[in-house]
Amino acid sequence: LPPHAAREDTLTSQKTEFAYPSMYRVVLLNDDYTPMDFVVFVLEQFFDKSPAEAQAIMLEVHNRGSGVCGVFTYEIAETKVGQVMDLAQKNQHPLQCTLEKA
Ligand code: NFA
Repeated sequence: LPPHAAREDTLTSQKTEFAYPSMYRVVLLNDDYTPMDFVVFVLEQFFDKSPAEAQAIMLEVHNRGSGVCGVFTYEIAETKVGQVMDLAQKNQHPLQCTLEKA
C-alpha cells in the first residue's frame, strides 16, 4: 500500500477491502453438424485466436468433446457466450457455448 492509503485507513478506522473477481471459462461443446470452419471463425473472431490456435482448439473440441476458448470475468464471459450463440443460431448451427467457474 502507498503510505497515504495506509494513513487514510488509520484515520477512518476502515479496512481497504477488495477481492479479485471470480474467473469463468468459456467452453465450446462438440456436435455432429457445425462445420469445422465455422468453429475456427468463431475462435478467431470472438476470442482473438490466431488461425493455428483456433484450429487446435476446434480439433480439441471435435476430438475430446469440449474445449476452453478463454477465461474471463463473468460479464465478459457471458457476453462472449451470447455472441457465439447468436452467430450460431443466425447460421442455423447447433453449436453450444457455455460458462463454467474456473
Ligand atoms: N464435430 C463437428 C464436425 O465434424 C465440428 C465441430 C468442432 C463442431 C467443434 C463443434 C465444435 N463437423
